[in-house]
Amino acid sequence: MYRVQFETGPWYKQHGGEPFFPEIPVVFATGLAHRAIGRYDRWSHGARAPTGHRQLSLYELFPGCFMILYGVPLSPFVRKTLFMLYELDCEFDQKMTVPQDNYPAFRTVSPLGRIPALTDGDFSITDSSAICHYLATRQSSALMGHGEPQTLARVIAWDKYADKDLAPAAFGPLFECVIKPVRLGKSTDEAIVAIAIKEKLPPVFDHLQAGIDRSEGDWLLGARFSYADIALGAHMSSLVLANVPVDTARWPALAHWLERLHSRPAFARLCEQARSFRMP
Ligand SMILES: N[C@@H](CCC(=O)N[C@@H](CS)C(=O)NCC(=O)O)C(=O)O
Repeated sequence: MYRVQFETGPWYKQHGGEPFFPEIPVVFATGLAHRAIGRYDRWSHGARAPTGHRQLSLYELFPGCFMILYGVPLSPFVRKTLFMLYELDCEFDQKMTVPQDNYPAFRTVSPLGRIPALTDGDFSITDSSAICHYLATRQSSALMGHGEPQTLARVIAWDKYADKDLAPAAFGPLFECVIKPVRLGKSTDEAIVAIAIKEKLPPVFDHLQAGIDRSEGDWLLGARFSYADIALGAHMSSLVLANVPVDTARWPALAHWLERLHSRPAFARLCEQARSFRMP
């Protein structure tokens, strides 16, 4: 049905492309839509299919070999999992899926229709925190404190605070400045953004600032970057996307922590992905 043509690794090195999996050949196939997803986009720079052929991603060629993340980066919960996946340098495919999307593959892994959801071979799991804990354990990462009980407890407490307090406070700006224009094609209600900035965010920023002040290092839990920074950073990225700044004079420690987050490639990458996202 498909005509598949193999080219070997050095071919795309010669063409200036960065090898994705050098041992796996470049594949062109006819009759399939070009899918530019995640790292495949970068990988494909030097390896263009000849005219009349469409490129087929490795994810499509080898289903089951990659983790799949379901969700769009407009969701802060999806951004939390993206932050984790990028920090851990995991290979994964991302299926751009909106909440309550109805296609069977998604509903099988997320019966409630919520994003994010993740599959890894036969295993599937929903909920951003559960996904992040799964990934950290899978990759033997120290981001959860490496089994150190007090660090793990603090990480969980910050994660809950991020979802239960920061997320609702940031929701107004996210919905008005990002979701409405990008997903619904509607304009921003500035009054709602102003209420969030004046009333909802300040007590949350005070609490975050106090937490950062208590830390003896650059990150929430000390010198080592942890999942606490990821969980809070994911929801702070909603404010970054909505162009709501942190007042440096009032919350200097929080503002500097956010600057440090921006210097992490994983955070910069997820912000860029969310900023450039358009509804298909
Ligand atoms: N606790 C969940 C919350 C996920 C969530 O509420 N996602 C929203 C999108 S931001 C959703 O899918 N909502 C659809 C619904 O609840 O029906 C998590 O951390 O993943």
